[in-house]
Amino acid sequence: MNGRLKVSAFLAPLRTCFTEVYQWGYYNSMRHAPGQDESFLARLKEALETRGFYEIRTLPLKEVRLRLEEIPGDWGIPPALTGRGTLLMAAFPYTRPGEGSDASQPGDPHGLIAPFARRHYYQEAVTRMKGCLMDLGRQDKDVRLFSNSRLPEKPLAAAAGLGFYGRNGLLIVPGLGSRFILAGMMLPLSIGEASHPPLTDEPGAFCGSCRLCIDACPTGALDGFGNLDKNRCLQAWATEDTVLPDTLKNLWGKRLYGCEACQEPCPYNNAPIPDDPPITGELGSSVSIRLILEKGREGSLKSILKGTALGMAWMKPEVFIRNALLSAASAGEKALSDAARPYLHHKNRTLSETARQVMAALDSSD
Ligand code: B12
Ligand code: SF4
Ligand code: SF4
Repeated sequence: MNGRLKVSAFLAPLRTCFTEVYQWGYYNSMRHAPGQDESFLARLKEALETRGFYEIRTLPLKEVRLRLEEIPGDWGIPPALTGRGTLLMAAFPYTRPGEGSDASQPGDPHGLIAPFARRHYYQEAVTRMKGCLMDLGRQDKDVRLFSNSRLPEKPLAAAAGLGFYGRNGLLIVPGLGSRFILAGMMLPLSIGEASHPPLTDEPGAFCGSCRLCIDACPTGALDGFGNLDKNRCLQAWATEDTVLPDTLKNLWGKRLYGCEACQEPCPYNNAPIPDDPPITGELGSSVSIRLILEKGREGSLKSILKGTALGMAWMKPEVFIRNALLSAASAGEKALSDAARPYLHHKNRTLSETARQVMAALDSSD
């Protein structure tokens, strides 16, 4: 157990990932008596449920710290968790009933977008949270809202009793599964006790003898104890400006962004999918590879990605183009050679080298 390592040790791995902190608020002095705060929270939870959040848990920050200290692992407690107040963690589902996955047309193969990135769920969750607060007459400057932030959101949600760690390393909410994004709030409210206890302190404790996710991971990135080897995970490579090692390149498939292989077979994901109104930042389940390669050459990729979860603030356009080239190789469509060829001479080595490999693969395909 080591919950007290330096904060920098915790933040280091997060610098490379897509991080969005939407609102850093100020804690005003506690304005309500505890009983009033409990009743405000009850109304807030109800409003969040009405706006599509599936499960919501709350606990006092001082208890968050105690619970996090019990969690194994080399990580520090972020300073944001050292104040007073209440943590609220919520699960926002990201699947749609009956949604297809590949809109390829003959001669126009598409690269696949994983469901969590098809719309801007992170932004949508935070916007809905703000809306709930405003409906209840609370200014969001009193509150810190976050989703995909620098905070350790999975451990926080597990500590709040929202779900448990599956063997795939993801948080699973009973009745919903793992296909949701996490969003949270830190509120200047004082509550007596946590809404729920943690479900378990052992990753995979509710998986029984199942190992489907481990077997389904194409690269063997999961160790069976809830840990993921980032050097093998395709999603981890999807944002890195580098040439993929041959072993991973050959397993890339038609992915353009995101990998769901370790969630698809999970029995917890057979639960009915809640329906929901439209979400901002629609990108779709797949995007034309040719379109990306052409827009990339013109330097206008942002025009198709603006406002989506892949808005490029945290990922270089070259990386997205590299993913499209890899996807082209898997699609095996010779007609894409014309769109890929100009990248042979690109000044970015990731692109020129990947284009060389992809052209070789396309030339040898029938
Ligand atoms: C970096 C990151 C990644 C990296 C690395 C992920 C990893 N597992 O290490 C990559 C790019 C690979 C990745 C991939 C994905 N990610 Co991601 N990712 C993040 C991010 C930004 C930070 C994660 C992190 O490093 N946390 C800090 C460490 C300390 O926490 P931890 O990973 O849980 O590890 C600790 C625990 O395991 C703890 N521990 C050990 N035993 C126990 C026992 C208990 C009881 C507890 C509580 C903890 C615990 O010890 C570890 C620390 O040493 C978070 C958002 C966030 N801010 O949290 C999203 C997040 C984890 N990702 C998310 C998603 C959706 C994905 C993908 C599904 C996307 C996709 N389809 O491609 C994949 C899933 C891959 C997988 N099987 O995990 C969601 C997860 C939702 C969920 N249901 O759990 C998050 C929370 C984003 C969000 N706001 O919704 N991700
Ligand atoms: S996201 Fe894909 S590559 Fe990464 S652990 Fe899951 S199945 Fe494996
Ligand atoms: S697929 Fe099986 S082992 Fe993996 S998280 Fe789901 S229940 Fe657990």
